[in-house]
Amino acid sequence: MSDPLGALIITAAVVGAETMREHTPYVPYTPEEIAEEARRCRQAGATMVHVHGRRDDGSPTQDRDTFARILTAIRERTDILVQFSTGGAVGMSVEERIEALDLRPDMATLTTGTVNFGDDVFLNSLPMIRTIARRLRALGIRPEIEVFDTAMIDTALRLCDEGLLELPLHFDFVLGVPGAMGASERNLNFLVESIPDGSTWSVAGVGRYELPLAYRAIEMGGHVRVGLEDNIYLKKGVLAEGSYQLVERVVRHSEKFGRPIATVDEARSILRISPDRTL
Ligand code: KMH
Ligand code: ZN
Repeated sequence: MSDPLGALIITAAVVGAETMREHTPYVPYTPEEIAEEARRCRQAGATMVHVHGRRDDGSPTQDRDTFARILTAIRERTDILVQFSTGGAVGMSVEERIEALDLRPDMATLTTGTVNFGDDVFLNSLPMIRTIARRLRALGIRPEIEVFDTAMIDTALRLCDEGLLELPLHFDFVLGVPGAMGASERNLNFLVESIPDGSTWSVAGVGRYELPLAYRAIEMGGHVRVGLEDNIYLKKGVLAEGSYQLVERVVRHSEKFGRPIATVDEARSILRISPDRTL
């Protein structure tokens, strides 16, 4: 009998742009390290990997060649779906953020608004958002709308009116970034109530909120993003030895709750990713 909430999609955010070796020795930097971590996460139950690029010294980059090496290394190892970040790191130009998209990942992120990001500003003006949305549309890449604050839902819907995005959308609620929307269950409930019927959604809780919000999303019928981009701890004072350990935690909770883990084909169908999105 199929579960009424449907299969759970776990996205592993294995690298990010901000988590450094000074924070945890387990964050991958090179394409091979990122791909190995993607393989471990897939083995643990993740169906998608959210990718940022790093130089060998760990500094963030959206360089096309780096992303090509990452994509190839992942595809050599595993069938996991690959989602490119178009957010990159604060301060990057929009051109830099989207230069790798012609590699045609399965999915790519689209943040639909500007937000404080710690002491920095993650800048996404309407013209910048339109530029990214137009590129995704031209390449036929399914967007994941990154929502750090409520207005980003409204802006995504505005872009639907403008013909740059299409309903139904897939949203990812990123909660707990200092300066953005807090990681409370109340905020999650509000955001879920605020998206159009027929949308799909996931939650990415930052820091110690990652696993509690993931568990809540499992029970609500949403999907989940975990990984060292958002949180480096397995529990208080204990570093996760890789994003895969956080994926394992989510899988365990989902099994306890009785919700099945999505296969790659199920994830493609739930997220409406066309099946021919390959390199
Ligand atoms: N690194 C953040 C400034 C995304 O991947 O699309 C932006 C970010 C969002 O991580
Ligand atoms: Zn990211």
